Amino acid sequence: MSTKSSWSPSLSRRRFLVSSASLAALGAAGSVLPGGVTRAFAADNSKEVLSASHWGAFYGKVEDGRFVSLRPWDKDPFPNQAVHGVQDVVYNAARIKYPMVRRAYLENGPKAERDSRGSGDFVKVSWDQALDLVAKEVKRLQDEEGPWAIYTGTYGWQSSGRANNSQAMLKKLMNLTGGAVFSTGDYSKGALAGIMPYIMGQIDAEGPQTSYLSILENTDQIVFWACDPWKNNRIAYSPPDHGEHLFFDELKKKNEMKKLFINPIRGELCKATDGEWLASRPHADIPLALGICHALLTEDLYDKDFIENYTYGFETFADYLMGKGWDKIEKTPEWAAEQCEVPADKIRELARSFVAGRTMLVSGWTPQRQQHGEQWPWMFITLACMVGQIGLPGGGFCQRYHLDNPGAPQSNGPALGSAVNPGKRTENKEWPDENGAKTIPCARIVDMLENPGKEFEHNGETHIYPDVKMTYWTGGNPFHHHQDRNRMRKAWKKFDTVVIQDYQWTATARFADIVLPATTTSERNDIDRIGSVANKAILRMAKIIDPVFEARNDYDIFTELADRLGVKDQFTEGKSEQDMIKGIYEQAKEMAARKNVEMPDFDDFWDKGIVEFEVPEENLRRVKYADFREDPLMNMMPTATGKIEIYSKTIEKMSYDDCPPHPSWIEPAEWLGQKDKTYPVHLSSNHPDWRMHSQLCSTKVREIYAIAGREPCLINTEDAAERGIKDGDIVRVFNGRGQILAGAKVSDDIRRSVIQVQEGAWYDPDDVSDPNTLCKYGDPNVLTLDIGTSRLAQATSAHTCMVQFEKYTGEVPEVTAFVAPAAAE
Ligand SMILES: Nc1nc2c(c(=O)[nH]1)N[C@H]1C(S)=C(S)[C@@H](COP(=O)(O)OP(=O)(O)OC[C@H]3O[C@@H](n4cnc5c(=O)[nH]c(N)nc54)[C@H](O)[C@@H]3O)O[C@H]1N2
Ligand SMILES: Nc1nc2c(c(=O)[nH]1)N[C@H]1C(S)=C(S)[C@@H](COP(=O)(O)OP(=O)(O)OC[C@H]3O[C@@H](n4cnc5c(=O)[nH]c(N)nc54)[C@H](O)[C@@H]3O)O[C@H]1N2
Ligand SMILES: [Mo]
Repeated sequence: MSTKSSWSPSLSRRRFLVSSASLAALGAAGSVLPGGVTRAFAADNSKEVLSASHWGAFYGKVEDGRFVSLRPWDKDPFPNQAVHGVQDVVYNAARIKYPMVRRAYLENGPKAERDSRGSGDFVKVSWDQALDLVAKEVKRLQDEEGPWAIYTGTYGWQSSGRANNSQAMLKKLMNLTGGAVFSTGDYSKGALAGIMPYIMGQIDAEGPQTSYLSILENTDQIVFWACDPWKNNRIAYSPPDHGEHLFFDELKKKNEMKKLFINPIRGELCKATDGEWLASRPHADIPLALGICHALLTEDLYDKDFIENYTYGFETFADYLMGKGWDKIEKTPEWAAEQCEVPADKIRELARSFVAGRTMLVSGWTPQRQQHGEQWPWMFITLACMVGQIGLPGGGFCQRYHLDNPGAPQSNGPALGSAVNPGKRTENKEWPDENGAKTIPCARIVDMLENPGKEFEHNGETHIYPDVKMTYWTGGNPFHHHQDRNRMRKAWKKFDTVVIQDYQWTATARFADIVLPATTTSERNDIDRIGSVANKAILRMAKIIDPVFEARNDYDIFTELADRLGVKDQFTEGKSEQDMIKGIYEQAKEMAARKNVEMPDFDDFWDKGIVEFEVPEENLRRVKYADFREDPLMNMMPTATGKIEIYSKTIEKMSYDDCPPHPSWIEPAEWLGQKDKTYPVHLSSNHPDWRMHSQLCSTKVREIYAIAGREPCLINTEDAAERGIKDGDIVRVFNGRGQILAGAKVSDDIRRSVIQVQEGAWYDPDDVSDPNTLCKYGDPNVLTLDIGTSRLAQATSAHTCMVQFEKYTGEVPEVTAFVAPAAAE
């Protein structure tokens, strides 16, 4: 392999020595609060209770039965300040206090005046009344129609806690009563998860990755491509350990390691590590990577041994690079430069630098949340194959450093199961194929509502969209997470009945018929672990206070419904919430014992509140795919050829023109390179700094980031000046699908012709009777495009979106999203 590098000839193989103190810190925990889970302060009748959330572990302070404040867990190395919202959310003005039913629905039943959804005309009812209505509708549809009439896609991030998984509970209840249409895949990495089984026979972007120590000791260049591990590791599904900051601190010190960030936005990690910011054009990562591959090929820099021994189908891809492929275009750096607006010489320099030393290529997930998103993971891995360092210490690629801190060393602790198994559908009723699919790809919900009985393609198969009449959603917020809000609002009217179970008056709750108030994690007990990968500790998520207002635990709500539907015993299996928590713990304890790790008895654990684990030496320097590298025959990839497939015969057989059988560039429906300049600005609606999606948007945490009372819109300084926009102004962002207001945040940290409005901003329609009404707060999904990535994965294309924006000079409407509808006070 040649290493002709004009960029940095000094790069050579090196071993960086990492001090044993920092090495220990990457894995270990500090001291424990004396007194275990609860500490009482007799003097002021207050106590502190250890609990946890998506934002981290914390001590909740209780005074006279009220949760008054919290402070982050003292062993959190980098607490997320948003955690304070966990207290605020319990009592704030957006809290759902009582069961509520839309007035027209209460008076005239299912289907009544569906146009009035979202207008806030609710009536307070008793729990019995609300639950009777839900049970009656489930029965009606199961008896008169069939399970295909109920959609419980119920996608969403709900809360941390292993026992109170309300989505698993809902599925179990549905399965026990005849079934329902469920959803498959996710919005997160749906395109990646669709394509990876064909490339590597596995999802890859899951679980532990090459360890940080391996990077610190071996890597010459780390490339963060569409990846922001600083922002995105702030939260996690199980409470985050935030250990990544110990890694970042080491990265800052490593001047000899090059850090490159390919991103339209300069993020915190780029600034903190003094990294190079390559502000390439968004939605043009594939051309950029193709240009690099072309340079590696034509300059004879690529690793032929790796390509020959570990991959399949490179020749066809090489032909494609050279202009002999399906599109007859040669992917020269000059061609790439036109697409991605990175100069051709820079593209060549990147190619040379990638092979000049040990390079770790790190990708986030936005480029696969774009039309043809399946192509990105394939392109990225193909590039890594040409660089040839997969399976070597500190080299290769990673598609997950931004979530679950997965370069942290794993402890010797056991895995933690979950309490509720949804089980299988009881066959009360036949489900003929013509009545539609039993599952649909989650991001195809609006297509399903618009096209009952129509065929759709997915991953090589053809299915039929079912004719759904009801939806029941818990632990998710589709009126934030789904694209093209105005189109969705229209399609939503297809439902006869919408049931929402949540603790907040989200837009989804406002567009429901029956609203059931759930408890927050602060009002119930649960169990989880700290760090999905690090697995630092198993923690009691202690109930801090009793349920407020009339909120009930999800488990109690479903138990009541199961009773009304005649399946209570099957649903509960005789278990209380505490039995479920204990069951999860006992199972973990058994697993630990098999690894000779001792854990206290359940009662001791419950009393102390936490069990911490140690990091075994052998977990410190994990190298992903080292086995495959060492012996590709003994440790084959679980693909058709046993190798990494750069060409897939299985995908070839699908004959999808939107998903070719090798990584390819297909021009998307909307992007900065398009000829039509009606909407000349790319909208990036990536994940929020200070929320987890829409969660905590209603809280005082908003004060950290809101501008002019709205969601911030990050705008390049020159783009703002051209439009006469100043920092703090209100802007109107619009396209042919809708319009939103947002608060201008003018900055040099975003490239020209790109704006960013982060996902999860609550939808706040000005006038629900207007199909193109203004969103007063700034939900970017009013503007995004709702099409599948391709027929293969049918995932979301949220990041394929062009808009225009201007200074807003109209009358400024009041934001009303964060207070409950009047009748619900
Ligand atoms: N434009 C754009 N859109 C996107 C994305 C993007 O990048 N751009 N990203 C997508 C991605 S990756 C994702 S994962 C989705 C996320 O979409 P969601 O997961 O739907 O978003 P959340 O805000 O986490 O919604 C969780 C809901 O569950 C409720 N909840 C929390 N705990 C409980 C509980 O214990 N019980 C009950 N009953 N309810 C509870 C919360 O109040 C909240 O309303 O968004 C997607 N949408
Ligand atoms: N704080 C916080 N962290 C989160 C979440 C959250 O809601 N809040 N959600 C979690 C979830 S569910 C998921 S799925 C993951 C999502 O993980 P990702 O999809 O990786 O996260 P994003 O923040 O959407 O985008 C990552 C980076 O991509 C950049 N980017 C956007 N478009 C492009 C492009 O076209 N090309 C290039 N090169 N870069 C681009 C953005 O500027 C951003 O820095 O995050 C998780 N982490
Ligand atoms: Mo996600």
